[in-house]
Amino acid sequence: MGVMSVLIPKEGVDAAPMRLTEFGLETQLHALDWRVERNDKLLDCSHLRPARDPDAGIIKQPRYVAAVNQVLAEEVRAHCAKGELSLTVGGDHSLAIGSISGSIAVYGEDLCVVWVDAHADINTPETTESGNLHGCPVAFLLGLTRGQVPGFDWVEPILRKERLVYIGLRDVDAGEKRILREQGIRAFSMHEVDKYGIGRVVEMALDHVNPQRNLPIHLSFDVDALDPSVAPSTGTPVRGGLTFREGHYICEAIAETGQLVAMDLVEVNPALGDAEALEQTVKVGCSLVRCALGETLL
Ligand code: HAR
Ligand code: MN
Ligand code: MN
Ligand code: MN
Repeated sequence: MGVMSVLIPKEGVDAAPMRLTEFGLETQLHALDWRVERNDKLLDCSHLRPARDPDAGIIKQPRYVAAVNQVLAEEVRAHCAKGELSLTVGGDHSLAIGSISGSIAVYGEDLCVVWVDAHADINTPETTESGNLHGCPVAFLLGLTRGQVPGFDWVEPILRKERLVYIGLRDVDAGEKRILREQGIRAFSMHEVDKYGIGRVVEMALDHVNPQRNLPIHLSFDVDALDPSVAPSTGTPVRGGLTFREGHYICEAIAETGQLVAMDLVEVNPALGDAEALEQTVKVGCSLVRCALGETLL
């Protein structure tokens, strides 16, 4: 078995990939019999930062984020094309524009995306109130932003909304709710997790995107989906999140399908919280990856 991990730093969250590595993520994966080929090409992205990158309307650093994602997309594509599982350790969630562009370039319209997050990250340049691209990746992938942001013309928006499902939502902007409704995108918020339990929610989520359990899955896991008591070192914590076990259950259930082809682990921010909070967050991040890669399968 081979796994490729692309490490992507971005301001604030830039120390996270190294922290996970220092904590032993690679060694832990070796222990699970994965051959790990680390790809450090984007560990330092500064050479990709354009000299001039004025805001595009409200959108911040459009060309820089676009350039990093374009390189990432090609790296993930090349690894997926070799049949390797691609793990991208972030970095913020804007990196999913690149990582999912890369996996979908190989797996095409069959690719299912399970997006685990407190947030829907589906803002368009019209709806975003922050101008932060980590709040927008899904809109790019679905083609809701076409041509509007400089630098992103290379994105082929071929993710089908029927192949996208959310778990863990609880902080969704008004404009995003409208998009989810208009597009008919299936989302399981914390309300559904409380109502049905995580087992039933994951079953329903997979039934929606992957009823026969025979399609490739890209798991995009934002640590802020977890409750801040479980993963405190993150930029936009929201109360009332997934418990430690609920987060791990999602990863285990996806491992069980045998269809995981790519995973993102994003929004760990070592700059936030004290040393203990950071260790806790890094530990849980490593543990989620191990579970998605089969640690708890017997
Ligand atoms: N919806 C808000 C925005 O667009 C907040 C996005 C929160 N950031 C994330 N993404 N961590 O999951 O800015
Ligand atoms: Mn996110
Ligand atoms: Mn989030
Ligand atoms: Mn963020």
